[in-house]
Amino acid sequence: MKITNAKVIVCSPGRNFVTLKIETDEGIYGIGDATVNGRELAVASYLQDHLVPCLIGRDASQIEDIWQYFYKGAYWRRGPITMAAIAAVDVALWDIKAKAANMPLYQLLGGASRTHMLTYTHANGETIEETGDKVAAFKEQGWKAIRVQSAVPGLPVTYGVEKVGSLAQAEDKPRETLWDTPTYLRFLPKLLDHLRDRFGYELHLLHDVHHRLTPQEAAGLAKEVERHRLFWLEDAVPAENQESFRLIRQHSTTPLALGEVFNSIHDCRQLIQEQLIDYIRTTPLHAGGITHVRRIADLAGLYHIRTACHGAADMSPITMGAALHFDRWVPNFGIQEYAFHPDEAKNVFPHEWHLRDGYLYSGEKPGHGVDIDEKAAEKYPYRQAYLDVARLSDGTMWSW
Ligand code: GCO
Ligand code: MG
Repeated sequence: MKITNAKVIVCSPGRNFVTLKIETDEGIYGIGDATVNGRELAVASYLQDHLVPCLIGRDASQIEDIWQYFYKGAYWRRGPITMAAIAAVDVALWDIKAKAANMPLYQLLGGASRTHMLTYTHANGETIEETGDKVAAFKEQGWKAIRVQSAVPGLPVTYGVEKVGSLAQAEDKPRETLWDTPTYLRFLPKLLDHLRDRFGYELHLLHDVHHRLTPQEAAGLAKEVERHRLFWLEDAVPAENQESFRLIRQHSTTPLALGEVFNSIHDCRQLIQEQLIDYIRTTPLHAGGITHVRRIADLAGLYHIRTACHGAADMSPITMGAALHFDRWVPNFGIQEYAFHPDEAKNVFPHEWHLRDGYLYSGEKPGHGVDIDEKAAEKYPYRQAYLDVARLSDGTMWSW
């Protein structure tokens, strides 16, 4: 089966998405997501200008060789742009292979290890009470696991709380936000105290620090919130320096999650092999497709670490489809994140996966079960957009 055409589609149904559609001489096509929030056009160009010309005429069934060709064959390898572009090719090719086999993608990976996936969503409030009310509403809808973020009093904007949340801002420059670690560290335990008093301990609560602390601060926080028995504390420290997690680990048993920004197994090898984390958050988008995340998951499995694919709304419904087929198979599955796509995105990307009672279901259609309506996509042209940046009150740049 020969690849006859590959096109890059950039659209903005509620937010920007980059999609690769690969067509073959047998009439079967597959689609993959290449979205890197705030850097969309860089991946579009990487695909269009550098990968697509090498794809035409290739045998679509050679997923592994094509992956290696684009990974090893690039002298300048790794990095979010390269790996997202390779991921889009990889996911589109798995989609084609599964459609050609007339099987849902999880069957090609080794078949189902489970019927449905435990999933968490986000409760974000301006006040502790409002966050609690949102948790109550999700609980009522059947959710078993909820990530809780609340505005930190004294900071004008808090990550994850605004309506647009982590969505990139449609502006010509990144918005600058203010961060203050001591204020945050005094506040967070109060939020968790309130939620445990109100909901007890059965409900899984998660919290995302979003890379803001030093290892020493994170160790103190992880120790202090042990009493709240979190499902996890996420991205406590920026993880370029993987060994910094040793300090947190030595001081606390709070489960740790990490890895949504990682794009290769080498970004998490030490964290996994030293058992410094409990959940690995790499997705089939930012970490090089199904072909690469399954390698990460297999390594993680050796060390009792479970998967937890990043599921923010800034990855298209295609990534959610691919992730759910991966989740359906992966033996060491932990949890899946889901943050609700804008309605316009659901129309552009018709999909078979669905939510019921706090669980996601992959669907049974051949392929990954997600399609793109190119006519609908045309109605939503790309808009320039950035993620926020953060500074301390004296102007120092901080991790956002
Ligand atoms: C999460 C993430 C996101 C990111 C976003 C950046 O845990 O879901 O931290 O909210 O901020 O994906 O583009
Ligand atoms: Mg996160």
